[in-house]
Amino acid sequence: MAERTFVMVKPDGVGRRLIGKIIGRYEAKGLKLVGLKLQVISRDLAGKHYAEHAEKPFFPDLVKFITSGPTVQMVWEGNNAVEVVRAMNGATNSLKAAPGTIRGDLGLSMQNNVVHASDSVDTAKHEISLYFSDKEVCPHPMPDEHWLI
Ligand code: FUP
Repeated sequence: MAERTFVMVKPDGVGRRLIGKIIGRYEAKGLKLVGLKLQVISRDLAGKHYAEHAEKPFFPDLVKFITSGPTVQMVWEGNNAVEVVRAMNGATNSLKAAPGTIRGDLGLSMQNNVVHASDSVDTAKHEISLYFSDKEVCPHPMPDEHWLI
């Protein structure tokens, strides 16, 4: 089933010039980019994004890190996009993430793990709405979509 997921390249991924490599992986997997931004997010937005972790001991460091530099926000569309992107990203801790995953290949630590992606369809809807207005998401047909069945 075609669905949408929210992905963010974190400050370490942007700072280490990995944006293109990461986008290339999702494209090669047959996912479609339908939303894209680069910005330094506010502490307020970071707090909303990571609201589920607000009481965790690592929360202050997490907010400091995610607001420390530019991040790239993306909406990707495709068959089972939420599950496929989570599998491609790998385990949260880069040191435990399997080789072949983005974090396993490119991530450096628990915090510097290069990418974020939504963990469910409902979370994806919420996260997309935090970063994108309806007009900023641009569905478009691709000529190769007959391969995606
Ligand atoms: P994920 O869904 O894989 O992005 O991971 P979580 O939502 O569990 O965690 C969000 C971010 O918090 C992680 F990317 C890194 C950070 N984190 C820590 O720094 N320490 C922890 O123990 C857990 C998460």
